[in-house]
Amino acid sequence: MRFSIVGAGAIGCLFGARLRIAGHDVTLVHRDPIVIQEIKKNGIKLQDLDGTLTKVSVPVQMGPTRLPGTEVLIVAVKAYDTRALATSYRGRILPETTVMSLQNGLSNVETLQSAFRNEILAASTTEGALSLGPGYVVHTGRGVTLIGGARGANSDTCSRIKIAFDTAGLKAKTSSNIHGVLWAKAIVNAAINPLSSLTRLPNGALAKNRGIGEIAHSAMNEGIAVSHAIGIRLVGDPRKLWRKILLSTTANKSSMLQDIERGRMTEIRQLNGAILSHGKKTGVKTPVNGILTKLVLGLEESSKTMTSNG
Ligand code: KPL
Repeated sequence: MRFSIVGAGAIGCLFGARLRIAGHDVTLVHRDPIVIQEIKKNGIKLQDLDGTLTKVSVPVQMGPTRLPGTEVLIVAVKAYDTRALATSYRGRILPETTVMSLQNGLSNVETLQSAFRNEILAASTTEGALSLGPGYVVHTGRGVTLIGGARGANSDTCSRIKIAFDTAGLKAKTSSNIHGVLWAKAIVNAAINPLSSLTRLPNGALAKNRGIGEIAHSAMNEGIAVSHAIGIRLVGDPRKLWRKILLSTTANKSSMLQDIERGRMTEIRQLNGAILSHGKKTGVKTPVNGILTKLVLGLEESSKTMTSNG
């Protein structure tokens, strides 16, 4: 299949490299010239679960750009960049291109749906991906990627992407309730990512810490209550998924902790912040998600200052 992946972060590089190795036509698109230069020069450096390092040559382009011939445009930018991406790619992609969000957080799908008339899919992954620098990714844990149509029905393209991912060693399944999948994953991320950022603990250590487990469960119970209040049918029990993900990605640092360590903005607003605002609208109390949001916003501020001071 012909994929273009916008966003050459850890997930974009992991999926790009694996799909390329499996023989698919992949173009990576990114907006940072340093990342582009590195991938042009050295390809994507993919460190496998067993430590093997492979350099995968993948065409890379500076975005935003026109992407003719793309069957599937995979959106792998941070959730806070989805709106800007939608604005800059409107009019740049052909009507027959399928747009698929492969992101954390809530409301990416709605943003893409309001910008494009194209078929919109969403995918939610529990693959562990750790960035060691521009174009350098470590596959820290195997997971599963669930793919589904934004409107519920699953097209032929959806099934073909599932097969492409499977044959690239990225286990995939289709779901006819992708919103239930995205909410379950967001509830889990809201109980992993801020806690790992605040404690600087990798995923495996979070699972072993009783106090953190208690906070995580309170955050998840709030998220579950909010999702029920807005009529979401969750796929799976987030509390079970939480443990399963932590145990299958023990060596991973959550994406939010990776952002904090680089002094970057985090997805806290699209995770705990989104649970908080849906809670306010529906009258469900979400004090733990509220506190986690405020703490990570403070942490963003201090880590920005610390990394910019060297
Ligand atoms: O989605 C992730 C993230 O870090 O954002 C998990 C699956 C929790 C892996 O760390």
